[in-house]
Amino acid sequence: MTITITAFAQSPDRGKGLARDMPVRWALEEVGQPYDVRLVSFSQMKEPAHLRLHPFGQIPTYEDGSLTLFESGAIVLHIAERHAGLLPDDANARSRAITWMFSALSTVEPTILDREIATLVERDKPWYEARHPILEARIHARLSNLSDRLGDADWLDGAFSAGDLLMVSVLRRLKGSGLLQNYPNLSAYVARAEARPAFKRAFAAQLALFTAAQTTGR
Ligand code: GTB
Repeated sequence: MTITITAFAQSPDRGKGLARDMPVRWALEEVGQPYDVRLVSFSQMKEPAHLRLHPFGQIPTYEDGSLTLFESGAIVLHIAERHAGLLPDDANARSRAITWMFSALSTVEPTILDREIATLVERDKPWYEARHPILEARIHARLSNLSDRLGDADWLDGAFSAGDLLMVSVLRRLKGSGLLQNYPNLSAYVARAEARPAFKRAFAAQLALFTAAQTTGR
């Protein structure tokens, strides 16, 4: 049974690999699992057939035989637990890697999303100019601590893990903001992860679908 994930039929990130199917693709590539992709439009995501897979009408979803999952973090954890390569064997090291997964999604990412959402929907509001530096300061606080912890190591805790995969996925959302440039070790960390063959395969796959959609006007 081939794994099937869902992704945007026309990704609003224009092929930059910032949508959340990207960490799932990347995890599957890291562990060498083939997968199919079912593309869904914004309207299809809200239809009953997709809502049965994802209660919030979003992508990504993951189907493998009788198992259906949603939430990119849970999907990456599922993949990492069932296949070698994304979590250490040692029980304590494994728990620490999972801690970094949670940290990426629940401690670092919210600060980045708050700024992104404010930039998208509050730019014309009277409070935007005052709020923007506050949102950026919250990101800097997280990046500064993360940068201190990473130091000159390649990865957050020993070998590359699902914790790094999710942390880098989160940090990539800062591309174009200029905020990551203040932390050379974090910029190098992201570049190191993006140089991994599995990342490149996942990135190329999502870009090819975006490019095809542009060409065919699908
Ligand atoms: N917590 C869930 C998870 O991690 O899986 C969040 C899933 C989610 O946010 N999905 C988004 C979605 O389906 C796509 S990835 N949105 C449609 C909807 O809610 O109706 C988020 C995303 C969207 C666009 C960009 N971009 O343009 O750069 C980046 C990320």
